[in-house]
Amino acid sequence: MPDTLGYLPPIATEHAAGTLADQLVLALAAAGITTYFGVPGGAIEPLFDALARHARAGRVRIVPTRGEAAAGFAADGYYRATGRIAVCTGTTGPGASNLLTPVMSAHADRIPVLVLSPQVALAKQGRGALQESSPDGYDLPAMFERHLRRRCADRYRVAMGLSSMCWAIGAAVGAAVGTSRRTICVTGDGAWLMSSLELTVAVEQHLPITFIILNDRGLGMVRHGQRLGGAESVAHDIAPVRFDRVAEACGAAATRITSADELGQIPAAWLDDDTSGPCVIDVEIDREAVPPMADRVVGLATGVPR
Ligand SMILES: Cc1ncc(C[n+]2csc(CCOP(=O)(O)OP(=O)(O)O)c2C)c(N)n1
Ligand SMILES: [Mg+2]
Repeated sequence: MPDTLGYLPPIATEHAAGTLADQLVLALAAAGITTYFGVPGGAIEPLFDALARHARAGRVRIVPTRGEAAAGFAADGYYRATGRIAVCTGTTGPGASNLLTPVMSAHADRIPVLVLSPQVALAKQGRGALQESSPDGYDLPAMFERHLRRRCADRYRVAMGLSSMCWAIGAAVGAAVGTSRRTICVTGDGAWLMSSLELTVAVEQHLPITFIILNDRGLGMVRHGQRLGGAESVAHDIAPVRFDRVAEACGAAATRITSADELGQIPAAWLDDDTSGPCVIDVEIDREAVPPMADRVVGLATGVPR
């Protein structure tokens, strides 16, 4: 077994001595780096796939955080408390940019953290692949075109360019500030957990926003992506949270929907009244229902290019 980081075993092709990610995890473990904080999904999935195997064998510990920034700060705090280096990780694009702040913070305080950040497949670089974070991915004409397309969509808006979790939450705040019109934000529970305390801003500013949480108690895109790609099932479950109660504690109106017939209990004003403040509708959805995942998203989630 290698015992220093300087020694990296030869790169294996698929599944012979494990994947490249397996070898990376083993090499890091041999160097005493065994704790991983991070958010799965997208291009980092091959690492989580390997981590699942090594966690099962008791070699590593995975702590899925609610956001990448928290993963970075966790690795920082882990080092300060133990003197041992931990890994923080996330996907390309929005995952990598969310890691920037903790990395800069650790750097400023000279705290070592190991950041594992993936990149989209070389063959796809510069071609506007989903969540690519190489400079070519952001070329201006493409951004301009996206901008135009977004402006054309009148009431329904998505940010497919980077597909960052939490965009809808912040964007709803901005839209409601800008229009004073009731704005409906449809978000996943994972994204809600990453950024939901922005709800307190909506309360303070008395913004007419209805946050609808599609609550499948997990990172559904990751869960189904892993299944569809035949990968390990890892790091996608989220312990149940009563989002209605959290919202009420923040001063917002809230309700929880657990079956189709309860939909009728949503006050009509919550969907069109411009004068009342924010409300939260926590909708329990079928966690087994496969979302309409486009081929390229499945490819990203599994690390298998399509
Ligand atoms: C900031 C950021 N981190 C990670 C990802 C990768 N990713 C894409 S979808 C997803 C799961 C989202 O979970 P949730 O918000 O609950 O929505 P669901 O897929 O369950 O509908 C993740 C982690 C991302 N898009 N953005
Ligand atoms: Mg979810």
